[in-house]
Amino acid sequence: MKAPRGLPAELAAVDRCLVMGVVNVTPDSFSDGGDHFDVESAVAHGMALTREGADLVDVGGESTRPGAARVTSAEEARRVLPVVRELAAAGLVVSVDTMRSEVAEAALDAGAGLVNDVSGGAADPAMAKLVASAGVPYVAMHWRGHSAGMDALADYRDVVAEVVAELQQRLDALVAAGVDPQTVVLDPGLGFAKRPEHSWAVLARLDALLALGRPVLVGASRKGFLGTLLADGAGQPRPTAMREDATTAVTALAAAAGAWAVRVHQVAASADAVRVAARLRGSASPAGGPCGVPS
Ligand code: PMM
Repeated sequence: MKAPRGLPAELAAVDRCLVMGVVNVTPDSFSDGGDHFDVESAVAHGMALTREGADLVDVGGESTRPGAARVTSAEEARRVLPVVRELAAAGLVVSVDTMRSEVAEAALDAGAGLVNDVSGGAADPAMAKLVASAGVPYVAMHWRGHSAGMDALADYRDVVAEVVAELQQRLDALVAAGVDPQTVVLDPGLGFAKRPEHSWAVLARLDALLALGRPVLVGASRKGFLGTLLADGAGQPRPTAMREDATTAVTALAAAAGAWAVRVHQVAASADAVRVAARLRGSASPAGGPCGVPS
């Protein structure tokens, strides 16, 4: 099994796909914006996700839904830091979902153990240096530009080849800036500068991402490509709250394909699904690792 370097030992030893629970401290995220916008309810939500089986929680303070405007760094820090501090003090493994090195640095000081950067270091040139010196696991997602304009960037001739090549370029840039490649987790960025057919294409080829030699995180939870698939007879996308069963199906399939972790809003069903996938992988290939890059 392949886990990124720097992961707490209790998680590095887990022999299956991990479940990352989402704690969005935002008023405007696409599926749960405003649900946990004060510290108390965000902390309670993180604790509840952990009781449901989350292996780690991902705390974010800036919505990345298509078209979203940016918040200031100060506002982002104000939202996430108290939540990170309390959840880390309670013993949870906390990841901070941010594109800003100053927010990431403050969150690491507050007890976060991972950095999840949807821009893979492209939004803030100082991020690579921070991650290099901190030595923590770093999720680098495939990203082509900020949310306000990303739909216009969903232009591909061969989406799988281009996502793989662009992630390889990001990885090379991070390593050139001093980041230990063993700390890096890659993420295809489902729904980010991708139309539904693009998200399905990359999801169908996780093996091509895993061939880059790094663990892969998949964030499909409640996303628009699931809503489009499950549209009603009039072509109306399935509402976000009713995409949970499809999210669980993706969790099972991604885990069976060797994903290192899935990032989900509701944890319980995915926590079961990753165990089913691990059992299946163990039975299909007793000599191989149940999770990580193909053995
Ligand atoms: N998706 C969202 C936010 N952060 N991070 C990673 N690594 N991968 C993702 O796919 C991802 C992410 C958007 O979902 P949200 O607004 O519900 O958090």
